[in-house]
Amino acid sequence: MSLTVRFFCYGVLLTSLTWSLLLLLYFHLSSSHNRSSQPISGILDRRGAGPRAAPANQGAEQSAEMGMIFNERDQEVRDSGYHRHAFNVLISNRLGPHRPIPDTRGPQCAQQSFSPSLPSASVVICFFNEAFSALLRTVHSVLERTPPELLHEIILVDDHSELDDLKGELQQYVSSEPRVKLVRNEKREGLIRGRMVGAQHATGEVLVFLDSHCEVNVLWMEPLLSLVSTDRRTVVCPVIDIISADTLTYSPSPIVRGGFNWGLHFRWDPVPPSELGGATKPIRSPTMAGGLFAMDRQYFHELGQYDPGMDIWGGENLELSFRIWMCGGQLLIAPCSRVGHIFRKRRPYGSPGGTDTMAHNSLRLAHVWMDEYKDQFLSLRPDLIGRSFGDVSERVQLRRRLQCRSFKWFLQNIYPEMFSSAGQKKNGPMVQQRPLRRPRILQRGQLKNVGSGLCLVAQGRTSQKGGAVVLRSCDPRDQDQVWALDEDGQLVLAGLLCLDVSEVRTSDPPRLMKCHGSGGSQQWSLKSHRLYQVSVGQCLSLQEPAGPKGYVSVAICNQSEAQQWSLEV
Ligand code: UD2
Ligand code: MN
Repeated sequence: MSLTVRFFCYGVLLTSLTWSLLLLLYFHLSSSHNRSSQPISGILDRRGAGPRAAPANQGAEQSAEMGMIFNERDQEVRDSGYHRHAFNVLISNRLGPHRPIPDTRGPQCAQQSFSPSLPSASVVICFFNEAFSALLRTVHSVLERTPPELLHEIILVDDHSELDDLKGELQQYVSSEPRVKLVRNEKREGLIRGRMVGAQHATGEVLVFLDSHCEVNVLWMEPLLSLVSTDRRTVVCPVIDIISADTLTYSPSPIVRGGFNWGLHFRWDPVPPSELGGATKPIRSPTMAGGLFAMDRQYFHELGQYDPGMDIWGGENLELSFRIWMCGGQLLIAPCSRVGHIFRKRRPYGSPGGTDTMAHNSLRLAHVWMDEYKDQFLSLRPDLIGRSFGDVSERVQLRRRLQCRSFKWFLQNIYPEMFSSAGQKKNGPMVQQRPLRRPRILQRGQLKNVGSGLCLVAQGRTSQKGGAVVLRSCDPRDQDQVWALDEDGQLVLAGLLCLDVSEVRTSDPPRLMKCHGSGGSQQWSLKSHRLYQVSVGQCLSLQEPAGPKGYVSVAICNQSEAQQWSLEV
């Protein structure tokens, strides 16, 4: 072969090799950054804790079996994790500090462009006894998904945590990462004074606050900084996506905005059509959920930071929201900025004195900001009338100094829904505001245990909430033996109730409960004849002989016939 021909052949070979590599890389990247194509459908959370999860399997790139228990050690990590942190720490630990999450932004968001000279941010994360793996994933997501020139620093404020790994290991981690600073409170201050400590140490132009169990999504920071830099009296929240406390699955939130009720509980409201300006346009929000927002640092100080008389948890979000609107600022939600947050079913910590800090903080905010409307709150909480709430004179002075408007103005102009919509006067838990999406049924039939040849049925009436399940001989004509497995992993008996397990007392037998539609305790996966309970990490198993706790239970998954089930007609 002549030299030229040989060079030509090598050339062709090299070029095609390069192309194949590039193509491979492209497919790899586009599959790992796969945008969740599912429609955003969600309902508003009843407790007002967060926009409620779209189906738990949505955007799931992580295996349903991530929480599988293999041994006692796993069980211990999972159970003590629920106890200490109120979420599945076994899965959190297994996910580690990095993981891909679905890009949950609307398709138009990709077309947004930003000024090349945005201000830089100090990200402030205050934590108390946080699960180390969740804290680390929060920090890493910020480091990895924020352009370096926009990230001035991350300030971690340890609110006097008691857990060992938050002392030694965290210290070690921080000394290896120059952009992360750690400040420790000498005593427990609560998240409100804790954030003020963080802000005191910050030197970036914009403060961005996050909870310690978040994961920021692609291009999360740019929309926030861009809006703050256009008008420094604009405070901006991202859309808070949902990370399931039981499965750690990341799923999109519907676009909703912040409101409140006369009990001074935060709640999510639908966006009124007049406020919807297009998929990328910011939405004005009467209030914020509290944990996640960006604010010009100087403006944070000018506006009076937070009320330092507020303790531990609660109420500061409404106080800041009222203050922003009433004193000349505005509060927006940037629909293209998405940050996931682990929404828990309970708060795993108390306050040092054991007092209800939410009531104390709400009293303070009502007396400073709500004028005659504080009576609306007090009439719902007569138990609080006459209760001391400390000295608020400095906050009253601040309001005077900033020449803020009246609460009536705020209601009339920023939150007119407070007067118009029905059911507004209700205190406490919210009623569902949108209908539940009906999940698609994947499989239907009798649930037969292969080992015994018997079928799983309700012990008493099929419609009895809280009822146990037992095994009886199969009767194909009996409609009360028909189970449906739907796309959310729910096992619904006779179209009525869902098979549910206790996430805290996993040794309790499964029961029939009202279907709640948010995965976790009602999420099952049927694979190779095993019925795996996603949040407990164990499999449905026949108890032989039937024990004091019933006929079936969940147990560490194995290959035995006691754990083999078939779902067929
Ligand atoms: C929501 C907010 C939260 C806060 C709260 C009302 C979101 C996503 N979260 O409750 O930020 O505004 O409403 O007060 O909007 N922490 C401390 N010291 C304490 C207690 C808590 O540092 O004494 C930390 C905690 O580790 C966490 C953050 O404060 O990082 C918020 O606490 P949370 O996650 O229990 O509050 P959450 O999300 O229920
Ligand atoms: Mn939180």
